[in-house]
Amino acid sequence: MKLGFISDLHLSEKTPSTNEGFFKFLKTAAQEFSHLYILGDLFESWIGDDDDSSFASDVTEHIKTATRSGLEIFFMHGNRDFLCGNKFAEDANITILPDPFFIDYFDQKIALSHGDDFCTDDLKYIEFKKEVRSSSWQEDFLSKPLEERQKIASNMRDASQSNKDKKDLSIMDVAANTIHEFFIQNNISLLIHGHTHRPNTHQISEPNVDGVRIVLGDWHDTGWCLTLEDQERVLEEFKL
Ligand code: LP5
Ligand code: MN
Repeated sequence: MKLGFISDLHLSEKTPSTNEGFFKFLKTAAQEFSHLYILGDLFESWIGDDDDSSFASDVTEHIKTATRSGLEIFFMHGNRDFLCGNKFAEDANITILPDPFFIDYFDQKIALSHGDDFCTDDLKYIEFKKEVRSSSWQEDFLSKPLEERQKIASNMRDASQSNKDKKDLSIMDVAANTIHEFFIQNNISLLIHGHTHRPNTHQISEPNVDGVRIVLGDWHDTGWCLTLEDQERVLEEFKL
């Protein structure tokens, strides 16, 4: 049993070489891994399962092909692709997981998350998330024509970028007290997440918490993957 964890690939029509790198990664993963967990932001943006672009169907097909050779693929929503729905999951032959999701591995309880929920100092983002995750907002958005949705998503990407330029870097990272509480409340020894694009392994030794937090990296010219095999844990960056 070998488990792989990736996140923040941000695939789009504009990233052909990263897309190809992911397809190659999937081929290797299908041979080497039993389970692959994609912890959000697989896509730069997902505007609905009715997206009829060749890019969307190409990625979906490659994922499905990997699952056909026995690899189980799990997907968790990120802040860019929270609109991936049941049709996408069926077409790609994957299982969508809630955030957070817990797995038992040997004697460890491991938590998986996209990671944005730990950024509790970013109050504007929390407010934004509440709005766009409400079913009323989603029903309204998904009822708009594809082209209009594309435009809204692209405007929102620009707005997000200029908002981030004004935000202090520290508020866009996880909040230490939120992580501390999360470890205690869920009695976990390992937390794996993405979102912040700050790949690292953090040892946490605090009152009542003795654990590890692993942050996955984002994909561009290189990719990042955490693998768990028996008791061995490797977080590595590789050329795409
Ligand atoms: O994504 P990234 O890395 O740039 O920044 C994130 C947070 N931003 C977002 C927004 C997404 O990037 C937008 C793209 C979504 C594509 C999905 C398409 C379908 C839905 C279309 C959505 C309208 O998640 C950013 C965080 C950062 O991570 C670090 O954690 O800071 O948060 C923001 O930029 C949010 C702003 O601070 C607040 C925005 C105020 C706008 C309020 C409008 C209310 C809702 C109306 C929706 C049109
Ligand atoms: Mn994210």
